[in-house]
Amino acid sequence: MSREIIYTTMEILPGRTLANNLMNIPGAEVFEKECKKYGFSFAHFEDMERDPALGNGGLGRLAACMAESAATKKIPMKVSVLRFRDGFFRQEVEDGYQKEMPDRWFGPDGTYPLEKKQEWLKQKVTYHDNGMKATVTMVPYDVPVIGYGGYCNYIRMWGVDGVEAECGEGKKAMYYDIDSKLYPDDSNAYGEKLRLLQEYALSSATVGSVIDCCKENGWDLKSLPKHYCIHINDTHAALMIPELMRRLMEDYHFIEKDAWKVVKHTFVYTNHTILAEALKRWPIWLMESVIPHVYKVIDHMHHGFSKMLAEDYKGKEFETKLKNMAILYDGEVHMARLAIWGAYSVNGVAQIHTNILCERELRDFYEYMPDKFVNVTNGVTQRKWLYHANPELSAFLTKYTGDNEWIKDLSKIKKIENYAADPSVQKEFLDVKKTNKERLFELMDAEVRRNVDAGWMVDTHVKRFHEYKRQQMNCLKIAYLYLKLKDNPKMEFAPTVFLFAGKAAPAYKQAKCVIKLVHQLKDMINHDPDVNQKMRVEFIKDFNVSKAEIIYAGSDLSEQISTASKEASGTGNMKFMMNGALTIGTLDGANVEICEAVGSTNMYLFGMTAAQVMRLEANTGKYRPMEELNQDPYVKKAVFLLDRLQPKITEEWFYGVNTNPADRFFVLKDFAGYVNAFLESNKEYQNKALWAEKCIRNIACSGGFSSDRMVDDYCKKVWFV
Ligand code: 26Q
Repeated sequence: MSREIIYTTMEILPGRTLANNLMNIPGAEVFEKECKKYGFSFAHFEDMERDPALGNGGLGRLAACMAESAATKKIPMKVSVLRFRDGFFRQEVEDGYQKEMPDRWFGPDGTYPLEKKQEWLKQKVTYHDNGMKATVTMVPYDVPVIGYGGYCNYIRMWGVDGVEAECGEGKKAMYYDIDSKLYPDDSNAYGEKLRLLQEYALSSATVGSVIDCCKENGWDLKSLPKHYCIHINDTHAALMIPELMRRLMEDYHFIEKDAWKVVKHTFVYTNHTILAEALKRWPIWLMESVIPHVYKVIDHMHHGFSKMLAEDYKGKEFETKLKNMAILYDGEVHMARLAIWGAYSVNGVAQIHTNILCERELRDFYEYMPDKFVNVTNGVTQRKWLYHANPELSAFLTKYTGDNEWIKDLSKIKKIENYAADPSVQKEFLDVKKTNKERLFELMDAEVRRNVDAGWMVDTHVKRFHEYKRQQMNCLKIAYLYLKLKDNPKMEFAPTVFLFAGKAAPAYKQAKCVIKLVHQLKDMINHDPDVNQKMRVEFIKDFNVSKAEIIYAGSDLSEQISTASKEASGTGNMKFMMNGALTIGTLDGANVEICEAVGSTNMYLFGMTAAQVMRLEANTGKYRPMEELNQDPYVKKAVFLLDRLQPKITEEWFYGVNTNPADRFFVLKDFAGYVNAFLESNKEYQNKALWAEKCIRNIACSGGFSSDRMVDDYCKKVWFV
C-alpha cells in the first residue's frame, strides 16, 4: 500500500535549503566546478540565502530531518506548515540581555526565492466571531526538499491570501495576522486567540487539501487512509481530527460511524515533551466562540469517549479516569487527549521518554489502549549535519570506511572503529578538528578569538535556554572553576572556552536571567588576567541552523545535562556525536541510547537517574538544596558569587519560584557529580591519543542516530508504508 505522509507541524527549521538540495542531486559537482571556472565559490551562492527561522528548536529541526530522510528513502511526504512572515525572533544581545527583534526572512519582494505559489490549491477556512462569520483563504507555497539521489518532497507553507468577514475592519485585521509570526505572545487575550486561529488555519487547510487531492484522483473518501497518513507533530494541529470528522459528515454526508472509521485509520500523533505545562489545553469558551462548528464535534467525540469509559470503569475509578483522560475537563479542551483518542498510533521520541509517557504521564491511556503506544527514537540527517556541515570529517570518513556509502547508510560508519587506536589516524582526526575549531572561532568575538587557539578545549552548551536544560548549572561550574583556578594557579587544567548559544522564550524570565548571567561571567572572567589564559566564556547570539553546523563540527565536549526524565530526546546530542565531540551528560532522553551504543567509558555521565529524580519529586519536602552546599567550600563560594550576579537564580535554588519547590531541577543535587565529570573530561582531553580514540569510537557508533533509521522505524511501526 502506498500512502503519502502529510507531516503537519507548527514549526519547521530547514536551514538554508539551496545547498542541501544541490548536494543531494547526482551531478551537483558539475555545478560546483562551473562556479569555480567563473570565479565563484559554491559558498557564495549559499550565503545569498537566509535561514528560514520557522521554528524554535528540536521539534522544528526534526521535521526538516524527517522530510529530507523521507525523500532519500523515496517515501512521499509533504510537511504542512504555516508561512509565517516573521520567524520566531532574531536574537540580539544588549548589555548582556536578550532582545527580540522581528525576523524578516523573506527577500525584499516579500517572497522566499525557493518557494512556488500553488494558486489552484487554495483552501477556505471558516471562523466565527461571536456569531459573525469570517472566511480566510489560505494558499500554499511549496519548497522542494530533495533527498539524496534526487527524489523530491515538499514543505507546503500555507499563507493568508484573503479574508471575507461580516465583522468590522478592525476585527478583520486579526485574520490577516494569522500568518504574521510563530507563537505570538499569548499572555494577552489577542495573542491567545491568534494562536487558536493559527492552529485551526493549519489544521483546516491541511485537511481540506487532503480531501481535495482524493477527489482530484477520483478516490472514494472512504479510502482516504489508504492514500494518506496524516501525522500530528505535537498537538498544535490536533484540530485536524474533529475537522476531518466534520467535513466528512457535513460536506460529504458520511454517517458518524463511517466518518470515525476514516479518522481512526488516518491520524498518528507524536509527543515531544514531558513537561506538563507544554501539554496544551484551550479554554472551552474560547474555542466555542471562535470555531463553534469544530467545538461541536469535539464535544460529541468527548461524550462518545466518556460513554465508553463509563462502560469500563465504575464509581470512584470512573471519576479518576475522567479526570486523567477526558477530552473536556474542568472548562478546558485537552489537546493531547484529543490527539490520543483520534489517532491510531501515539509515540514518544526516545525509549526513556516513551516509557515515562506509558508509565506516568499517559498511564491511564496506556493501560486502556496499550497497542497504540510505540517508541520511535529521533535521528538527524547525516547529509546536513556531517556531509554538508563538516566536509573535512566527511573526507576522513570516506577515506577510512573505504567509500562514501555512509552518506546514504550511516551504519557503514562503524568501519572506522577499526582505526580508533591507530596513532596516525588519530592525528588525522585531530587535524580535522583543528580546522573546524578555527572555523568556529571565526563566529566568536574578536577579543576571544585573539586569545584562544585550537589547543583549547571547546566545551559547548547550545540549545534553547530552559531551566530543565540546566544552563545555570553550567554557569555554576564555570564560577566554581574560576574561583578554584584563582586560588590555585598551579592546578592542572587544560585551557577551555565555555561556549553557549540559544534563545529564551520572550516571556520566560528565569531563562533570560541565565543568558544575562552567561554574559556577566564572560565579562568577569575574560577580563581577569589571573585566569583568562586558562578559561574564556563566549555566547554566540542568534543561534540558527547555519551557525549550528559550524558549532557542532568545532566542539570537543557536548553538554547534555538536563535533569533526568525532562528531555524527551534531544537531537543536538546526536549531531555532536557524529561530529566527534564527547558527551558530558545525564541518563536522559536519547543520551541513554547513545550510552548503549558507544559505552559509558566513552562518555562522561553523572547525576541522578530518571527513577531517582521521580522518586525525589514524589517525596515533597525531602530534598533540602541548602544541605548540598556543605560538601565543598568552593561550591558555597561559587553559589555566593552567582547570588551576587543573578539573585533570581539562586533564589530559585533555595526558595523556589511561585509555588514550585526549591531547586526543582536539582542543580545543587547533581552539581558535585557534574564538576567531577567535567574535570575528568578536561584531564582526558590532555591525553590527545586517548581523546581522539574516544571521539572516533563515538563517530563509529552514531549510525543508529540517522534520521534514515528513524524514517524506517516510522514506516514499519507507525505509518505502515
Ligand atoms: C505549548 C503550549 C502552548 C503553546 C506552545 C507550546 C509548545 C511549543 C513548542 C510546546 C512544545 C514546543 C516544542 C517542543 C520541542 O521542541 N520539543 C523537543 O522536541 C525534540 C524533537 O523530538 C526533542 O528532541 C526534544 O527533547 C524536545 O524538547
